[in-house]
Amino acid sequence: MLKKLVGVTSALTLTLGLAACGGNETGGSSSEGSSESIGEQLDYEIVGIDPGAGIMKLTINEVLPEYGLDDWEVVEGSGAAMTAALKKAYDKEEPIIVTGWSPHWKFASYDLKYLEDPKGIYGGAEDVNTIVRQGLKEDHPDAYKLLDQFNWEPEHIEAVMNLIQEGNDPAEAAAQWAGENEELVSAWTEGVNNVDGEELKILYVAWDDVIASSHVVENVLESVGYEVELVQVDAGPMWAGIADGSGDAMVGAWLPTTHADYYAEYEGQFEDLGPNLTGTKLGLVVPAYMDIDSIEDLKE
Ligand code: PBE
Repeated sequence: MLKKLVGVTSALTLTLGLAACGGNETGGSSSEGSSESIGEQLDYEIVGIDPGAGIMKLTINEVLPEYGLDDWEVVEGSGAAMTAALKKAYDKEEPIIVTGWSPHWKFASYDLKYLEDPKGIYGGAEDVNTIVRQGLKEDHPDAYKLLDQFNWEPEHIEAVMNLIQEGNDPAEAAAQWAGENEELVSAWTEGVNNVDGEELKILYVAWDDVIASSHVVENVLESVGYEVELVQVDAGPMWAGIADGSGDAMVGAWLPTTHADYYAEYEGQFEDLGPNLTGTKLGLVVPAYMDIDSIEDLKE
């Protein structure tokens, strides 16, 4: 859209024989209308997140080599640094490519698109599973039952993410959402007995979707009497912590593709309670105003 406007402006400018200053009024970046390739404009950098994330390993180890993008690199950071970089570029209508995923609030805040992945390396829609330590069922049967019954839809987790994005503390957002969704929450606590302050440790990574889901589960477990400690860790330690029993549960296991290597590494040392959410997506995400549509376009 923006490119088209610039094109029209330039054409008019030429027709009228005026000095070539068209394009400024679009507020576009200095690269607008230049002949630089997208790689040159971006210094061949994709804005990534934390190195333990599955999307980072997929992008670096599979997507770049298989699409022949040897010149490109994925810059390590965090989920928060990625969304900050996205906001900064978006506000100036500058080009940017990020490692992105759904559900995520960024799609409600900005007009974005996934680059097509004709080789299908990022995989199709995945599930997000709840994984607990071995022995949880015997030690905390009611927590186990609640965690097993925890299941929601993308629109629910998106609502919590949006509340957090609007400035609410994650615990407040979780409490507000749980208060407004009593029917769904009561399906998770059905047949669950109240307990008296039994302690539980939930491990999570600071990915926006997992921040939201972990705080909601904390809130609901506390409503039946558990004392929950949410421990923020990196992805590797999250899986290792459930496997070695130092953590009781996690609700952010993306499967079968994103966390395939962690799953295989620790298989047999955890219990998989199955999906709490289905229909996720991973990929390279760009603002809709960018003039590329496919990962293959990065080769030019
Ligand atoms: N994510 C969000 C994670 C899983 C949840 C897609 C950033 C990952 O890539 O491992």
